[in-house]
Amino acid sequence: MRTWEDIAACVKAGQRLSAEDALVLWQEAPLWRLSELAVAKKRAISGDKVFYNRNFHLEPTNVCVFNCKFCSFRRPRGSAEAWEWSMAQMQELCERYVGSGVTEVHIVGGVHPDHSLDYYCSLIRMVKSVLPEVAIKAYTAIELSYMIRRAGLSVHEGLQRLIDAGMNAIPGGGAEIFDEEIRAKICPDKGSTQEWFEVHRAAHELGLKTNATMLYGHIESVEHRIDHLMRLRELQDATSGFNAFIPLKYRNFGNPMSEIGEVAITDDLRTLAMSRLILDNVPHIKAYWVMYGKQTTEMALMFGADDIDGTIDDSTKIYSMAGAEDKRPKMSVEQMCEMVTRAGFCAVERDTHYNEINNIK
Ligand code: V47
Repeated sequence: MRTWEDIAACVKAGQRLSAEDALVLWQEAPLWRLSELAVAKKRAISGDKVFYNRNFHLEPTNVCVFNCKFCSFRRPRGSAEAWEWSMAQMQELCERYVGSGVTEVHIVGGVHPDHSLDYYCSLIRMVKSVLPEVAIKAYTAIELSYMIRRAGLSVHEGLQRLIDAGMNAIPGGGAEIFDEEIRAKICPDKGSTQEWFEVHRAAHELGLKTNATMLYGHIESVEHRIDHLMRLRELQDATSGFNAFIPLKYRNFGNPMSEIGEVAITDDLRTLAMSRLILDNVPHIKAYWVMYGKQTTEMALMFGADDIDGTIDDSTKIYSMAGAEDKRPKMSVEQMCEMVTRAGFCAVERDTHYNEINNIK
């Protein structure tokens, strides 16, 4: 077996990590060395830039047909804490952003039992009618698979309808952990790993860019994380359709897995760095500030992340309900630029497709 020093030297020379070598590096290399390697990889792709965007989320409902054990967001229908926004309410919300400079709306929610594919297309059309300039990054692969199957269409046909309605990209959610045994324990009734890949592959074939996530820090092992990253790398080799990878730290407040606790910040940083090193074909690694909190996000930039997500404007509840520090997550452009500058990088506004937006102030 090779030592971590040998493996680090190979990574530095541009060699691709095997699963075996990744495990040695992950478990044995000192954290500072992973920082050095991951930042070098990040700098080869995005130089000193760290990206942010101006965005908000639409979460139409927290009613969900699935019952994932890590989820703090879902409520049963009829519960006092369940919500189902009407189209008029969501339109009013979008109208608040007219002229605000927002470039992306991220739509994600529970998999509602009654919403049809037509409903999801109408929601996209409504957003586009109010905010014609924004890109719509909408619906996780699990929501998509469910709504498309319910409509009796093939994945390609269903996605094409949504694209025709104005969908521009797909977020990375619903990936959780791909290992089938762990998935069966943390989200037994949820759409499968195979379904997640089927949707992303089809999206890439239709020219749609997508993101990918990994929910880590619960009952999975490092081997499971490596397996997850390897499966993503394989699809990316075939399609080049992933824009960004987002490791999502399991937050333990208010869900049926709460007794598990949360992993240490060193685990977060190691996971970020190893994601950057294993996913040598994915251009962007996102440190989602809403989930990590602002302080860990600042550190994340020293471990290979080149994106912090966006302004959010207090529009998402998934993470505040799961115990994240910011109960009303919101950052101004100035705050994001200050965070990136403090970490020694250069803040650059981007759109959904990572085109740079030059704001001459
Ligand atoms: O799939 C749910 C995760 C995801 C918890 O693509 C939890 O740009 C931790 O995918 N602890 C949805 N994580 C959010 C998501 C996302 C977020 C930001 C940006 C993008 C993007 C995508 O949230 C779910 C699940 O993995 N999640 N509950 C929890 N307790």
